[in-house]
Amino acid sequence: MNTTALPTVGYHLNHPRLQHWVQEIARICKPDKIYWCDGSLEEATRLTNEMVAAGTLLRLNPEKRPDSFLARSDASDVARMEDRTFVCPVDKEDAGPNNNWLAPDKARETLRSVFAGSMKGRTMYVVPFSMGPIGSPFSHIGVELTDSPYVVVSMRTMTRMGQDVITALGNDGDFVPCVHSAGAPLQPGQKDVPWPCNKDTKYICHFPESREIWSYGSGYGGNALLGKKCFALRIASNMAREEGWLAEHMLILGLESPKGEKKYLAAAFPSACGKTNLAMLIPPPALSGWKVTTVGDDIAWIRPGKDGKLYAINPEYGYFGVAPGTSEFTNPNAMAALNANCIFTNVALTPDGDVWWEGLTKQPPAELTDWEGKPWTAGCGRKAAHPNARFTAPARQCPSLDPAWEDPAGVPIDAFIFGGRRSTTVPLVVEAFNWNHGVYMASTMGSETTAAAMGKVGQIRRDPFAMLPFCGYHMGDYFDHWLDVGQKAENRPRVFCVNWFRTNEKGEFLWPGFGDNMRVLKWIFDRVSGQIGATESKLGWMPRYKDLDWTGLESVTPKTFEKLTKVDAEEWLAELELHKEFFDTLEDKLPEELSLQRELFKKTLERNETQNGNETQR
Ligand code: TSX
Ligand code: MN
Repeated sequence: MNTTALPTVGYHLNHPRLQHWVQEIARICKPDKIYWCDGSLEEATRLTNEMVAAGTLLRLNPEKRPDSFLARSDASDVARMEDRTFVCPVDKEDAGPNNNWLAPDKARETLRSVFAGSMKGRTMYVVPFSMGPIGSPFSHIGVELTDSPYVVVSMRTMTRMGQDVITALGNDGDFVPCVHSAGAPLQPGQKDVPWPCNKDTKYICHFPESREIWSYGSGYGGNALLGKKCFALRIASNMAREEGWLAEHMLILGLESPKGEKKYLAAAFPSACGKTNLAMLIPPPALSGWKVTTVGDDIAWIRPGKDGKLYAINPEYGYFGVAPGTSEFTNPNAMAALNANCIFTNVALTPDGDVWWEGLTKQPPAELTDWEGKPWTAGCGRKAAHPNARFTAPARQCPSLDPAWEDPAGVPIDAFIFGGRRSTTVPLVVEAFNWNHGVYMASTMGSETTAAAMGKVGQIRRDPFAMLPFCGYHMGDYFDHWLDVGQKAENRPRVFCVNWFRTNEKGEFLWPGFGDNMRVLKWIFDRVSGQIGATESKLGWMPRYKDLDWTGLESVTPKTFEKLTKVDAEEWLAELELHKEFFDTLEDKLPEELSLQRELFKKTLERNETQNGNETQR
């Protein structure tokens, strides 16, 4: 052990607080070396070369996938660990029932002991990063200390990383300290493994009051790339609540009409709803002239502007997307973004050194190497890629990237969309009557479970605002904050709910989805511009058949449309009981406004009147 080892740093450093903190963490973790990242291509090339030599990365065929790599994680380290994720405010109340809580003193004690010597035999990398364009008033800086070079190169793709961030920090700029260790120290002479992690002990801890993140034992995704879920959602949601803005689990897309009018939408969906696909949607040929552009696919930081509108940035710099299911059919823009400069984790390898995953092609290749490095043949009964296999791709490689995606002032949001995966009950699209009604809808959204791993198939899991695993404080306080932000914003966005996943009696999807979702987005665009009618249902404003553009689509008949938009009072009364069940878990922190919204909704449903009454040209 040698904590006095001179740090390697190739640029001028004069930030005493940062330098002291780095030394303090080094004293605890005892790395062999400290290396300050500059974010350059040369640095990334050196690190990937070292990882190829060490067996952590495999270089893909440069002719098919230049400067791209495959990483295979430890088989036990393949996803975010929600039961090992903790939020540690002084008061347990502040974490809420939606978070695991540890008392900060207890958590610190535990972390001190697990991090003690955890980087022995390794290099501690100092990774300065900015969430958001450097210098934007929306942006925040973090510094991640990690003993994983895989994390370093992934952070370089996912965030603005390196020397420019140090420059932006100046002598005493604020940063969120993030400490990460795989928890696999090396004894002298001990041979390393391709994917170090700690099989027994994992902690992903957040301190909302001191704004710190400590992650131990996992090298995977959201557990280790601390800018994303840990910082941009859990810590940022706390900052946002204090400062009057929103840190949301939302994609941001631009919509351009054939006349060249532009609107921006932000949309929240739980997992397995195709968020990245929607963010990069290509409209069907019949609606050519309409254009969808991508600002972000996962996270939105949203602030009220002086004009009373809400403005949003994507704090990220790349996409960390689920690979399985991504294809030329589901997302051609993502496929184009994956052509070079990518890291693939836990996908399958083809004999010619390219990648493959379930859903990429209709027919799988005859032979592959699976995500665990084992030989795989078509029809062997096993999946070739892990279901949570990921790609890490630079945002700049996405063909649909919005020209304003790095605008430091953000883009003005005209509508929020909340989605879920529901085979019944929830219609294709509905517009909330007003802001508070929209907050009610978002607070009660949910998805039916699809994978057996997530519990019983077909059960509804509430995932309010798609934020349940990511809100860094009490969900009841979060709802209150949303009500508040909307009341204060004079030109607040309109609120819509969508569901692409309603099925018929045979279990077949009623809606073609994907590019045809443009028809729903167009209706939303027209609603926001005040250019199209709707009918008032008990749920909210809904399109009539004639309100959607059906050119070039035969499969959805007026009869199918009726099934897609039917609001069944009996189903909804049962649904309201489930809303109550969820609200009850929030106890005294549920805003009264939301229980009033529920009661009003219930009364409306119990009234016996025809569903589609008042038409409007509003
Ligand atoms: O991403 C999806 N979207 C949003 C696209 C912009 N998916 C995939 C979800 C898993 C991540 C969808 N799946 C969508 C959708 O709108 N809709 C469906 C259901 C569906 C699946 C397949 C077909 C139609 C609907 N049709 C064919 O496979 C030909
Ligand atoms: Mn996400």
